[in-house]
Amino acid sequence: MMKLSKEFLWGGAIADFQAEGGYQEGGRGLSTHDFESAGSVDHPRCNTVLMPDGSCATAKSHFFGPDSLPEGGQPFVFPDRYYPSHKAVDFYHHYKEDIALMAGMGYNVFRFSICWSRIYPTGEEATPNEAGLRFYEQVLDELEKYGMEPLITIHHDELPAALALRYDGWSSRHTIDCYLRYCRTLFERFGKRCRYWLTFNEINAVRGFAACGTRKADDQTHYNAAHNMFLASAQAVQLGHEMMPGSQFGAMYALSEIYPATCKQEDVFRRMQCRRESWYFADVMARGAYPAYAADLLRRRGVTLHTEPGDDAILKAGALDFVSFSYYRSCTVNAHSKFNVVGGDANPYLPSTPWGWPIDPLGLRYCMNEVYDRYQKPIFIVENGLGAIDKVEADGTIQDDYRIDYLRDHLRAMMEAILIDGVPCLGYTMWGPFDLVSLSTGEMKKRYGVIYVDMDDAGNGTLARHPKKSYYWMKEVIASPGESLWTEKDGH
Ligand code: BGP
Repeated sequence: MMKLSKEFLWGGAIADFQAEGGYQEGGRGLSTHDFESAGSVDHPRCNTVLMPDGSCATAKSHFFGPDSLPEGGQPFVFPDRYYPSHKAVDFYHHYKEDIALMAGMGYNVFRFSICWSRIYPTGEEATPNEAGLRFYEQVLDELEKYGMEPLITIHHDELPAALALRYDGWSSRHTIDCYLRYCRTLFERFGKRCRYWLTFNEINAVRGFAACGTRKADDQTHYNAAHNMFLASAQAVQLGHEMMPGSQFGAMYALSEIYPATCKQEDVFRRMQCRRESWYFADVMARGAYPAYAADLLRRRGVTLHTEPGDDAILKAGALDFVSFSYYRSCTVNAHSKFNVVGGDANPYLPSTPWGWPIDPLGLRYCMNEVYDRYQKPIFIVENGLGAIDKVEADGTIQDDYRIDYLRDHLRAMMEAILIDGVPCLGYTMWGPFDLVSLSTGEMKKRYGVIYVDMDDAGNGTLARHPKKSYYWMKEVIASPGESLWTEKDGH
């Protein structure tokens, strides 16, 4: 029966602001996500970036961000509002326990992001914050103890709040310099201990204040900020290759699959255009040049890109080594669909999660093939999983068979892409191996973990960790590796 090689990387992925907490500990500066009191996507109680007068700037989603933020002045937070990211699930104090539990499952890789404002509290200091570096060094120590490979996300949808407030974040080329200083510090300090790096998370899906530090989220601001992020990524890749021979760089894209709603030619054409909303980002970063259709994409939006002589050479010299992506769901589009890169219209053939995300394992196989066909570079699935409501039984167990079903079906699809279709895939890191705060809703009850964390939406709970049924199931899958997903009647 099908099995994967022993070198295949199995693991989990987290983002610092959804897991760490400790937002005022160890000399950490405020980060853009510290201003969000309840997640980032449209919802009556979500997407609240607080204004100095106590009102909340709400927007349709984190892709469109707040229209305005205080001019100048110091970052602020309101002490009487609940900010899930401030405490999160306290990985800051539980990392030893969390890493031991993940190692117990057989993980050999762990993807985590570094909080930039732990290393450079305002982004502009001449020297880094030693306590911040020390924290991540201790995380690396623990990973080494269990033979787990780190996969570090340098920028997971956030930056020091001071860079956002003073310079409008990624709108400014000054932020590129600050990012490169931060990268140099990480490479110097952790370079000998980390082979795999991601320069940016879901760069095709993020806009506005929390993720890009920009006051506005209109197309002109967004595509120019993205251009600066492309330049930053390319220079980080070059610097990393120089400082850490053998290091491998990727960036991460939200690539949930898109299908044409019908075989009508206009729907199929629209599907191509919608997919290019994401390819635009991956093409520049993985191929090192803007694609031909970029001119049309920008023209339709009325965007004038502010480029400088030498930019093209920078992009070309800093192409990525591998392409990684998150995959959660798929959607459909027709010729008239409104579309943002993670969601289109529903698909009548697919069931959905409690949060309305269509469940489509075959879409993962399709997506892996699509990405490899396009770039011919190894791929890495760095997020996938099911956000669901778990029930703790009277005996303390959590019987999350629905999560096992989701993971089994997606892992089988992944194996078919690798072993039948021939897609080279470095590894698979499921999202949120232990429960953490949802990015989009700020909730705890939207749980992804195979390890339960006792904490509710209001921040109450003991923070105790308990393996769920899926933890033991996953342990068998990894030990086999992958073979236990199949039975005789599957035929392979
Ligand atoms: C991706 C982000 C993650 C994560 C995940 C799940 O977009 O990179 O940070 O949160 O989605 O989304 P959510 O937490 O909204 O369920």
